[in-house]
Amino acid sequence: MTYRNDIRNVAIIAHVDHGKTTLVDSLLKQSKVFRDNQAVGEQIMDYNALERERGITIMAKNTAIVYRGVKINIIDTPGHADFGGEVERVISMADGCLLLVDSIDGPMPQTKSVLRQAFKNGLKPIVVINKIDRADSRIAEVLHFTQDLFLELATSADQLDFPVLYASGRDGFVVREPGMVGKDVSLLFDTILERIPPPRIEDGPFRMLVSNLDYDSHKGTIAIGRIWRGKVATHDQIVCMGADGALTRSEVSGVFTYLGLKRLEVAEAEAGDIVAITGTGKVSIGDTIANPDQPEALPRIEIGEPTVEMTFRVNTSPFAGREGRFSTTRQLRERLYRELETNLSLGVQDTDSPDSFLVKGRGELHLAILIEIMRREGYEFEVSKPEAITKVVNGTLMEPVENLVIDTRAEFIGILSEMLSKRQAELTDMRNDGQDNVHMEYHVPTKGLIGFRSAFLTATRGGGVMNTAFIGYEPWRGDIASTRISGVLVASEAGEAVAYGLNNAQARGLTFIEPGTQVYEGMIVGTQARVQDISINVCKEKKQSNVRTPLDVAVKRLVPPVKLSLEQSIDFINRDELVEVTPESIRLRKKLLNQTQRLRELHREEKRQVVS
Ligand SMILES: Nc1nc2c(ncn2[C@@H]2O[C@H](COP(=O)(O)OP(=O)(O)OP(=O)(O)O)[C@@H](O)[C@H]2O)c(=O)[nH]1
Ligand SMILES: [Mg+2]
Repeated sequence: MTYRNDIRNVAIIAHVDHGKTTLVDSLLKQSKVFRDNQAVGEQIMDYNALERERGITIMAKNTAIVYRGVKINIIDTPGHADFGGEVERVISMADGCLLLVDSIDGPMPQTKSVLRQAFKNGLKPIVVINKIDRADSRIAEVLHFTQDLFLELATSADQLDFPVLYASGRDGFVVREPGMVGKDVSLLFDTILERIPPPRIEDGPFRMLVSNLDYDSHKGTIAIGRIWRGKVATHDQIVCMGADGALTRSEVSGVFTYLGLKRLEVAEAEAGDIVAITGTGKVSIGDTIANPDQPEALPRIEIGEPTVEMTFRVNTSPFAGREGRFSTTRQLRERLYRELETNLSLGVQDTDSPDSFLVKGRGELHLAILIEIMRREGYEFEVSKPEAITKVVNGTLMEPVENLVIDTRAEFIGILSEMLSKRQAELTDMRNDGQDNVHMEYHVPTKGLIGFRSAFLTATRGGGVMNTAFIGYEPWRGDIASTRISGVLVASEAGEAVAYGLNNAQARGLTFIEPGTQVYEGMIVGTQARVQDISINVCKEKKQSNVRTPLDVAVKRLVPPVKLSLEQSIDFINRDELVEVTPESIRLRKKLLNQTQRLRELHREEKRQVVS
């Protein structure tokens, strides 16, 4: 066994928004991978359109810089719990990690999850208390909580021996003591060289574990991963070992290593480095690629299981086929199954109905991002309300539970407690900082969290922060009553919504659409406070007359509609409703479009409840 001193492999891990991608900006800029006059912007690694729009990292990505003759491969990871599968997928490429902790928030649920992952994979951590430029930072306290977290999670004494640095990723400096003034990030580079072990090299011919896939229209599939043994060069013969043990032979057509945002073609690459290779043919994440003389598979990547599921089905609304390019069962099925090749923590299953597929993910956002990507690609389909995934273990029905952390003002404790007790949440910790900022932690079943985020934001009037992290499976605690207490306004006729009709609707509640919107019978056009749904004709025109009525004045004062985003729509619907998604629109609808049919179903349901 030897080591390769000219390389370091480092993953950057943290809770969402603690500044990982911004710190990578500073690392890249200060290592001079860009020309001096090159405008590169912010959160450079978040280059996907959806990442830029939402300001979050969705996929883990590689970059590399050279410092004092050592190449540092950097893996930027997402911090949102729903993308935890991405961290699990790439963490085995690294020998060490930078654990970022926000100087105000301190360790959060996902800080704990990713540190646990890092320990499990034997990574050497460097703690970086970040955003120390913030005026209200509480560095000493945050360090204290971070040390507690290490004590809680460490499984050996040497894991407690970690350096702590203080940084402002945004302002581009890293210092050894909180009060110090820094001018650059060189201390971080030096600490990486000093404290993160160089990659260990196994003796023997080439093998690498595929941790990521990319696609290029000229080069075909690109397999990305760390080489654990030997070297690889263009025209080398290789075998790819799949999950089922099948061996596929092929020839390497190109070898690339990272530098800055580029992949550079190289003649060959050696163990310890992170590379991208082409010519592998069909390959999946988790496969081992090796020299045909010694085809020994590395352990496959372990990914946590999905916790929520929803049905994707062919669009059956009266507007089906109008706005999407891909709308058939075959197209939907093919697209969903293709997603499994790269989206490791996703699950897809056929159902009894040939037009519907059960799609499983790590959370509502994980599924919402997939829906958004598909809709931009031109797909149209319908999705149901997400549900927690239950399973039977030794004859007992089990359900996922999560740790919910809330930071808000004391005045909201009452309403939140009431909402959460209905959702079967148990309070596990509560702290008040003396100035009525409260920190509350709950143990809550995943089913109780579905639809909670929007209710939480409304209840705290946007003045609260909530975070969740999956804990594990526990025995089923029984059904919870529907958490949406209000009913909806449903269009009773098809046509074009007009101001007069919408004004009538606004007398009953809030509307979701504006005049000119095409509607169909059974489409949801608003929400209202009564439990029972209200059918309303939003296409109804005012009868012509020459007399000005008070209503004419009212119509002019039509309130702007409440526009629900995709996530809000998914969060909002009940079990008897669907979200219709097309490249152009997001519509909400009742599953049963016809009012008579819905009433019949309601009576049947009531009878069933009386009997049981
Ligand atoms: N004041 C201050 N703000 C920062 C600093 N670093 C990042 N931010 C801000 O924090 C927000 C999140 O930064 P990102 O770099 O996207 O955080 P991230 O950890 O990559 O987020 P995810 O990848 O989505 O988990 C942005 O608004 C940044 O401008 C810092 O050092 N100081
Ligand atoms: Mg990021």
